[in-house]
Amino acid sequence: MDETDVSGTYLGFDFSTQQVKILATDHNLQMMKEVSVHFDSELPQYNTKGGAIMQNDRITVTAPTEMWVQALDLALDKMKQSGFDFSTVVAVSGTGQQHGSVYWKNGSHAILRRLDAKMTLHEQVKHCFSIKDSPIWMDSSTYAECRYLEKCVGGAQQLADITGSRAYERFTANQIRKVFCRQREAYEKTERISLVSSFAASMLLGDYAPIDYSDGSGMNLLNLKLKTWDKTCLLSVADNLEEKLGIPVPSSTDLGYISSYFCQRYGFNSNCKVIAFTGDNPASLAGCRLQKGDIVVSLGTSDTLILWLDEPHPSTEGHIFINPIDDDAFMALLCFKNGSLTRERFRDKYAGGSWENFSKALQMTKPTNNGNIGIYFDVQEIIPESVGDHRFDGKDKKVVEFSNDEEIRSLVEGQFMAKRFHAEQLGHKLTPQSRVLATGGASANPEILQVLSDVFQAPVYTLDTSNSACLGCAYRANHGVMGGHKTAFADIFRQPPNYKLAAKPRPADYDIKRYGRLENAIIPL
Ligand code: ADP
Ligand code: XUL
Repeated sequence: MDETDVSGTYLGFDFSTQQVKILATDHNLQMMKEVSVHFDSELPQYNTKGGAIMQNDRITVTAPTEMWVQALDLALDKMKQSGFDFSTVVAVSGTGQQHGSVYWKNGSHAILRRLDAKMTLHEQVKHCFSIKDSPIWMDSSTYAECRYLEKCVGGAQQLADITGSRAYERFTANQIRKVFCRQREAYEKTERISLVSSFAASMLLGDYAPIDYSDGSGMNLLNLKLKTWDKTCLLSVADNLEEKLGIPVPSSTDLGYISSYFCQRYGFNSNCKVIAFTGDNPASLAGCRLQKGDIVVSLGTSDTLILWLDEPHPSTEGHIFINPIDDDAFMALLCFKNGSLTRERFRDKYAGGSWENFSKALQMTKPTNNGNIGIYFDVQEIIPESVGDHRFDGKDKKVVEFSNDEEIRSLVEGQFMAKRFHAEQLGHKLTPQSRVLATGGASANPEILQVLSDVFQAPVYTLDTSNSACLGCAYRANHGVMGGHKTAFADIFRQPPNYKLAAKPRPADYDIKRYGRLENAIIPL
C-alpha cells in the first residue's frame, strides 16, 4: 500500500468514560469490526465504577490515567487476535470523553519518541504522569476556580463570548487551575497537558499530539473567533500554561505517520496516518453525518441536543464548540436533566404505567394542546435553573391540573418547545432542509417523535447511534486523508446514511416566543 492508496481500511478509537473501543471500516466507510475493553470488568485492579473513581466528597471524580493506556494495549491485542490485518489501515483517528486532562511528567516526550515494540505501552508509559489520576467530566469540585475565572474576564457572559461557555466545573481550565493551586509541585513537573483525546492520539503518534479546535472548545480557554488560546484566560489559570498546551489545530489535521512501535508490534503500514482526535460529542456529530440546519435530539435518561450552527450566539446556557468537520462553522451542545424520568413519572400517574396508554393520550390530543402549556422539572434543571411543576392555560393563567391526556401532551410538548427555544437562542435556524435526528431510549416511541416533528416543523429520522462517536472517527480518518477541511465532509461518503423517516410535521403553529416568556416567568429571581 503506498501513500496515495485510499482503498484500505480506517480505524476509529474511542476513549469513553466506561471503555476503550476500536472500530474498523472498509474503504466505503461501512463498519467491519469492533472490539472493546470495559474498564470495570476487564481491568478490575483499578477499582473503577463506571470507569471513574469518586472521592468521599462526592464531587471529586477522576480516572487512573494508566488504566486508559493498558486498555489500549488490550484493545489492540483483541483486534489482532480477531485476525484483523493492520497493514490495510490507511488512517486512524479517535475520540475521548470531553474535558478530562492528562499531565505528562518532564521527560515523557523522550519515552514516547522511542517506544520499544517488545514491551507493552503500559509498561513504558505508566510512570509518565505527574498526576496519576486524571480529573474527568464528572468532577464538580472546582466551583471556586470557576468563579475566579469568570471574575478575571469580566463575568460569565464575557467568558461565554470568548470561549463559547460560561465557567463549568468540569471544563479543563478550572481543573488545571485546581491542580496549579493545590498540587503546585506536580504542576511544575508537568511538561505537557493533554485532553483525553489528544493524550490517546499522542500514544498512536509516538509524540505529543496537539489539541483540536473542537475538543479544545470544552476547556474555557480557546478563543473561538481567533482559534488560539485566549491570553486573559491563560494568565488567569496557571503560570506557563501556553507552552504546556501546545498549539491547537483544526480537527481534521493530518498529524503525521503512526509511531513505528505500532508497525513493529501490530503490523501497521508505515504510511498509516494519524488524524487529530477530538471530543466524543463532536465525534458524534461526525458519526451522525450532521449537516447545516440539522439537529440531533437524544432522548435518554437526560435529554441532549447537538446542533450545527453557522452563527453562534454564546450564552450562559449550553456550550458552543468549533465544528469538528467544518472549521468555519460551530456546533452547540445542550443538556436537559429532566428527560425520561419525568416522562416515566407522567406515564405512571396519567397512563397507568404503560407507554402504550401514554402514546394513546398523544394520539387523542391535538398539536398545541388548546393553548395549555406545562413545564415540569422533577429535579433542578440545568436549562433553565428551575424546579417544580408549572401549568399555564391558553391565557397564560397558572392552573393546577389539565385532563389526564392533556397532562401527557403538555409534558412532551413542553419538553420539545424548551429544546427548540434554547436551540434558537444559541443561533439555530430552521430551514426547509432541516432534519431532526432522534436517538436514545424514548426515540422508540413513534407518538413522541410525532410531537417532536410537529414542534420543530421538520421531519424526524431515527438512527442507531450506539457507535456514533467511534464510527464518526473512522469517517474523520478518511476525511483527514482526503484533504481534511479542504474537502466537504459529505463528499467522502459513497453511500447514503441509513436514517429511517419516523415522522413528518403536521401543520401546527407553536408559539415558541410565548413558551420562552412562560419559562422565564418560572425562574426564581
Ligand atoms: P441512557 O441515557 O441511560 O443511555 P437510554 O437512551 O437507554 O438511556 O433511554 C432509556 C429511557 O428510555 C428509559 O428511562 C425509558 O424511560 C425510555 N423509554 C424506553 N422505551 C420507551 C418508550 N416506548 N416510550 C418512551 N420512552 C421509552
Ligand atoms: C459534555 C460532557 C460529556 C462528556 C462525556 O460536555 O461533559 O458528554 O463528553 O461523554
